[in-house]
Amino acid sequence: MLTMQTCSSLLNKKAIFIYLFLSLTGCSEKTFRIAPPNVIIVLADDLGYADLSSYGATNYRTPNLDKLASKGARFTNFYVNQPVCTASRAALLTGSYSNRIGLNGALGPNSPIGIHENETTLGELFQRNGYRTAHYGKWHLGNFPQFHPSKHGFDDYYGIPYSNDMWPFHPENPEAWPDLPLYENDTIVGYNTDQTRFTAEFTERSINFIEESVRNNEPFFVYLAHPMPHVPLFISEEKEGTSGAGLYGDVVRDIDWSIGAIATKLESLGITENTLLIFLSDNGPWLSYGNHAGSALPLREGKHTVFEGGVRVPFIAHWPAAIPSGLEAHTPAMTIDLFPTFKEILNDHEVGLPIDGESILKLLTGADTNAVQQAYYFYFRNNELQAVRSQNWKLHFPHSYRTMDGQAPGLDGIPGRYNDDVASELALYDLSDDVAEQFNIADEYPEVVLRLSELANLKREQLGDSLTDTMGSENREPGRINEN
Ligand SMILES: [Ca+2]
Repeated sequence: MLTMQTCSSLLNKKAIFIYLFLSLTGCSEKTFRIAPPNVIIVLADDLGYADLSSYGATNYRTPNLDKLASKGARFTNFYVNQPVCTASRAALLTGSYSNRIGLNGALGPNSPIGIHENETTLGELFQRNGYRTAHYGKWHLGNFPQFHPSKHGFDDYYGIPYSNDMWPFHPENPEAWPDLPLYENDTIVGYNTDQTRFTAEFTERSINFIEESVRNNEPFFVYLAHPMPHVPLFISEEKEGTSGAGLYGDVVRDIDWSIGAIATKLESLGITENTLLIFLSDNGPWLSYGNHAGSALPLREGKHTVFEGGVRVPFIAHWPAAIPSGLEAHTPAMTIDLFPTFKEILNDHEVGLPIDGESILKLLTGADTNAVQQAYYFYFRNNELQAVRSQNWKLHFPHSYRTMDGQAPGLDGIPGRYNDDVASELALYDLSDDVAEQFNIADEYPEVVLRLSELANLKREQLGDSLTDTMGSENREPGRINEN
């Protein structure tokens, strides 16, 4: 499938050209051509940066994910835009900071908003390029019919419309939640269904879809968004105890099994070489759940904060036709960059609404290690620009956050109580030396504070910032149910 060509080669329509800089000094640029791959994105929910053995977990193993990482690319500075479900998924699927498209936080069952019909999702991008598309698992971009996956680019859907704890068995406020529906496309096929089967069922659906696509000789895009290991945790009886590290370990092992089952199927179908299989998490661990939460250590904090533990996630990409085995990428990148990366891979030049991502194809293939974006911006809560990262620097603007430091931990599915409203001052951290964000060196590097503050001001002009009462000029509205 892979043919080396010289610079002078001309592209044919559906090929991608990846420029290999073989020498830093000469003009020995060469290209190689690869047919657009099948694409599978497996997204875990609330899985921490340190929850895979290839990312630091020591109390259990994740052999299938580790193998994928060792034979593909392992990113160590990969970010989600926001440390919470809906916002994170909105950015992954559209290439926009979620506040650009009017989505923040985690939408509840009765939320009147969802993804706007004018936005383009990955599903729609792949569909318009001739792919069959499917989404299995957790959607969370709106619960009313106009927001469903079938209306936003997915030919097949089976899953839950929002989080698996938004149901009448919630440990704190069960009365707040209606029965949790399970959808097959636009039809509800059950309520409060057996969550011990979720990981297996969504994996089986994915595998069936892959087989069907191969039978039909059609390229495919599968977006498999496991609701686990978001609480409440569930594991099937036959897999209970397999990690030797309690229920949380078992549940992560089950996700590792899912990756293994998919990789094995790709192998047996003979399509491993040109299938891009990506694994990542939507945000960091939900630390108030104690032994039912993951870990991001040594990163600071977790979900619902913009410290590294909330927004830095494992990111593994396996694509033998284009990604060299064992690639380690330490350059910052973010979920918003995936949409333009796929556009480049697909040679898709359709112009849509403005988005924030940039293609990271060269990072992904090891052709270059330079950052594609000057900075990444971390918004949270109601459009608060809380932090910005550029190169090795991260600047936090004064904001409040919550922590479990000094609090009694949660236990067995019952959460502990956060200390809410802790003040974070203006703080500069050098992540190359202080990945745990412990030493505020803002006073020592005023020029860096100034540079990052100026970058932040440019983003505030675009997307606003409620911490500084700045209105953005480019924010778009979400979809609303009363529009139609
Ligand atoms: Ca999540």
